[in-house]
Amino acid sequence: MERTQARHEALDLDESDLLRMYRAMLLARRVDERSWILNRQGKAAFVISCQGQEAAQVGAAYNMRPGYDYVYPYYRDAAITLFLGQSARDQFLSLLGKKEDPNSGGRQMPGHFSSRKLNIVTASAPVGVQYPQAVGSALAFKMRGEDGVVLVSGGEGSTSQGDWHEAMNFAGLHDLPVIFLVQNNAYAISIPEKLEVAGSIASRAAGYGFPGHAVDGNDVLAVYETAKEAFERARRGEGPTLIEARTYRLTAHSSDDDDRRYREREEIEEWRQKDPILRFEKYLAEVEVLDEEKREEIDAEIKAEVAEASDYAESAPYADPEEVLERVYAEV
Ligand SMILES: Cc1ncc(C[n+]2csc(CCOP(=O)(O)OP(=O)(O)O)c2C)c(N)n1
Ligand SMILES: [Mg+2]
Repeated sequence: MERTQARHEALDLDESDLLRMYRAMLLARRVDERSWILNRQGKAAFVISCQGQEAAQVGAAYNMRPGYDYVYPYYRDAAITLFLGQSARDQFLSLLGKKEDPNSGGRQMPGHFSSRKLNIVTASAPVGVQYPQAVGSALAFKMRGEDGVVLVSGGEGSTSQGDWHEAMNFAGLHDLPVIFLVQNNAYAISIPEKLEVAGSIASRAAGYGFPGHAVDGNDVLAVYETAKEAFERARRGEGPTLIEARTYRLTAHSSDDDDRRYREREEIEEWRQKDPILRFEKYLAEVEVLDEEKREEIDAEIKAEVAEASDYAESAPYADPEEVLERVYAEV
């Protein structure tokens, strides 16, 4: 009997693509889980998580050409930056504020990802500032006649900032090659979506003259498909796209937040049933790309990589006090 075409085949993805996506999602999850342990052990001062948002991040980033396209990530985008080529070691060096931290040499809070080689541009801490900057990079691509694309990412709360609207307007006005990835995880710290977002985020794009799509952010293939169309459109010079990936933050806002004060445990449990990694594993089993033995093998490899990276970062030195002003001012 002829088999119907699998979803990934319709998207021109093969088994190795699926496993690359899966590994990136799982690595991000395991790094994140380890980060919380380091926090509880008193070794990491502050953790901000990507747990629950891995599909939205990897599905979008899978369309990027690392080191050519640009990304302006936000603090939860560990799965994007790991997928693009930052390592588990890089993440822990940053988490523990060590000298070798590639993001800032131990100066910035965790979650401020940066890599000149990978075109990952660091964000500053005020919510939403990445959007106008990203649009500026997209304008540069356009002015140079290059086909680079800029991915800029943030939470649904950030779409209430003026910066987001100014950036959306400018991108629409000049048909810029930029993709706005809004990871709608239902909360901005303790504030639920219905108290922070007027109307629908995806439909706002129409007001700025370009397409907006709402997509199941816990389905990596659905996000990939929507983002693929957006990247192709941008490369053809047809302008921006807004993607609202509907998802859920599985941890508290950060290690300094007590989420028992504003959301029910049952709600989190419901979303755990829709965990993007478990969902993808189910799909991979259905299309016979992953069986239990292979899943355990991949998980063991990733856990070993994470343990090694975490140990390495723990024993790595802090920056020398004399270097404190370096990489802060152009000249000391
Ligand atoms: C301009 C500004 N206001 C407030 C804050 C404090 N703050 C940090 S993260 C955050 C919530 C943002 O929510 P959202 O954009 O939905 O992202 P999420 O954390 O849910 O992924 C707030 C209010 C800030 N950093 N900058
Ligand atoms: Mg949010």
